[in-house]
Amino acid sequence: METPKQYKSMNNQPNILLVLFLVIFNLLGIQAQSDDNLKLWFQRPANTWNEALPVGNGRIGTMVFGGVSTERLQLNEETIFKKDGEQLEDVKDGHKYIDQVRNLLFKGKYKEAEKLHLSKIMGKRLDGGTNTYQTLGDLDIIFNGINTYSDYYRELDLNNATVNTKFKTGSVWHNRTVFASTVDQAIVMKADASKPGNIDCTLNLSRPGEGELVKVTKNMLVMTQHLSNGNGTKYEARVLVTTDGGSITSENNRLVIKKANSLEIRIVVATDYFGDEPSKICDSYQSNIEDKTYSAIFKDHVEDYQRLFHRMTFEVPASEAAKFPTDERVDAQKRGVYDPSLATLYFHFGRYLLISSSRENSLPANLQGIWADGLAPAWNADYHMNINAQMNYWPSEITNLSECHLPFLKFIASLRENGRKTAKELYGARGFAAHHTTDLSRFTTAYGSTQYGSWPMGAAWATTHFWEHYLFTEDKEFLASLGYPVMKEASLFLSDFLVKNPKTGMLVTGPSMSPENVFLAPNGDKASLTMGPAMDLQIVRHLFNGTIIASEELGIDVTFRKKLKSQLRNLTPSIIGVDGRILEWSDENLKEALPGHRHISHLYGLYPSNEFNWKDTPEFMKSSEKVIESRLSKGGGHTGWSRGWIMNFYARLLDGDKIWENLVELWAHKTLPNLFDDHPPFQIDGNFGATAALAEMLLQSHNDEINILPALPKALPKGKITGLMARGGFEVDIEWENGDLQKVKITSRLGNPAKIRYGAKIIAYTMDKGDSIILDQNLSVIE
Ligand code: FUC
Repeated sequence: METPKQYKSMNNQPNILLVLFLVIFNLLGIQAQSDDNLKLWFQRPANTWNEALPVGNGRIGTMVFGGVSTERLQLNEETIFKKDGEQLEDVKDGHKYIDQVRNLLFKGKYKEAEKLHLSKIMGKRLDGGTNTYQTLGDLDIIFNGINTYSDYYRELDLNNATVNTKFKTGSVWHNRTVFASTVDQAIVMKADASKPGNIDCTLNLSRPGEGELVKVTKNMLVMTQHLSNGNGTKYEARVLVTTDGGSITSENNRLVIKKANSLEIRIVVATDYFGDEPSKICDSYQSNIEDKTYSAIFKDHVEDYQRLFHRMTFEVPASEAAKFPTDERVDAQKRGVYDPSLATLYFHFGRYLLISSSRENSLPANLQGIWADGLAPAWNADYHMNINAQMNYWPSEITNLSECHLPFLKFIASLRENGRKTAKELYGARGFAAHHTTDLSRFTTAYGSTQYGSWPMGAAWATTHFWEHYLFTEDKEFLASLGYPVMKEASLFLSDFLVKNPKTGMLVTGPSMSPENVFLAPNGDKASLTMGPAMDLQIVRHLFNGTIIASEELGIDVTFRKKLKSQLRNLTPSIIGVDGRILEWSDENLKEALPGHRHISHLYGLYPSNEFNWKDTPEFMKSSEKVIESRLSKGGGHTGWSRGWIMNFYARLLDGDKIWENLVELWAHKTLPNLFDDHPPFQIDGNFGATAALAEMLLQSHNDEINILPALPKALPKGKITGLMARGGFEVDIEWENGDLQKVKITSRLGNPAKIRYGAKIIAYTMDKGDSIILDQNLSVIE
């Protein structure tokens, strides 16, 4: 057991400050930390975006700064998209050169192959600017006359998805609450004070850059714009203001509130991304909430959010460190302070982020979820499909948020239209394909440089999510209507894309690459393009196996299924090299040119797939450990998402202490004060990847068994989690103490038999739909 280190305050002084702080806080009656550890809280306003707190309803969101004299709400709507360049198109007839490229690659002429591929198959980056997701703008609420303040406190309450700010100025307490309602499609803010007539402020709505038009009516600010001179999205944002008492007037396109007792702001936003006029959509949002009281909107919001959030609980005993504000807890990780309940807070925050950025009718969470500031967010806040977009959805099923997975699945299905053209033009193949990235224009083609853009497996990987969704839910209707058709088309592409390697006689993908990595060829060439990189082949196995079983379940496509089976038999396997590590490029002659690379793609078979597992392929598990150790020893894991992936690898390797070690690394070096993952800059995938890993640490279900506490770290000797999901439709609640299982409750949603493992013990139980059993550490039934 790791010795809990004594908590020191930020400057490493003894704990006198902590004691003083707690006494003062308790005297003030302010809760230093909620009992259930469900709050991110701070003692000062956010100075930077990375300290602000996110709220979101899946589609719209805001970062709340908690400013005293100016409250800044940095607003987002998920379809605000600048589109200066032309649409990325497939290179016409690129497929005519595919065989030549393949032959060059089989002959080891990598540079020549890349040159030909770049000039004849890959598209160019767009001229005339880059398409990008952007901020919607800012609502600044400038409070007049609040210059000094005391007793400041702000929090993001994960229990009801609100940001609350309080402070005192003179003898007056100010309270502000912000939330984003999915039910009412509005961002709502309420500001009040402990004494009447104390709300005096000016509201300013703006957007960085040029071209926005702001108008003011009696009690409303309206901002409109058609981005990129009519090429991007057209939007309308309305800020509706009401007060209790006081007056509302306008001045220079701003609203001025004087001497109000309280203020309420409702923000509705719409764009023409799906075809309708933004003003019409805003009209309907507005009329839906016009007669609704604040408390009714709040109540509906909380109910709707808690329906998802309350499906799980997760608690561990808190250490002293948990009594400190969140930013200090994160900072304390640099000094290795023991803070077990930061793991539960981080886990809950991950689920909160998924619920807030990915709801049934929204688009999927992009690289920043929905929260992006400015006009040029990193990587255009797009959808990178060579790890990032998929990682966003790793926690969705296991943490009981299956509905939040749907936006991603529907989006992938919608790529088929372009993806079919891409498959045909670039590869002469049927089915559909997409490459390393896409965005709101839903392009699927290969573009840019070989090192990132030449990977045709984006859709195939993303499509395995349909299969995983089915394994958890067994929703046959969804499988038949959308899941299988998409899986079939992605498999059809791969089936056509596979070719025989003349040297081995076995099938490989290609031309392709191992995401964003570079190898060193025997002739000294550094290149990326190759035939049959390990990750591709592992994706083929994952997808084909799923498609075959799905077609059997649905009783269709016998001939196609046979073809996939025979291709699987001839597919190049994962290979362990002479140094004991899995070969990233399936070829002993190709060496790592970047040995500490952040992508560890050749361990796809360890996670998210289950090709490597201790039961069937122990040698690959040992080899995987070597791969990770080697990468880490050479500087790997240096982005937040890479750390998150490594945590999942260690979960599958059943090494809880390594999960913890990497979690602490993630907190210490790749976590921002507001708990956002730091690539750098902020990128949400790391939050989701680590959340999934924390779940996999406590429950796994990929080997046809429900494995309880498979990778418990010594750092978490005692705890309780409820509502985790296992494949086959089982809901699992677990309690443990002294590192040992106390009891586990298993509820069957679908009536499947349950094979349950704890350590070396395995027991199978038959269960009817809706049955629950409670087992002790011997897996004997207690109830
Ligand atoms: C990937 C990574 C980068 C970054 C970018 C958005 O492909 O290689 O680190 O996360 O996507």
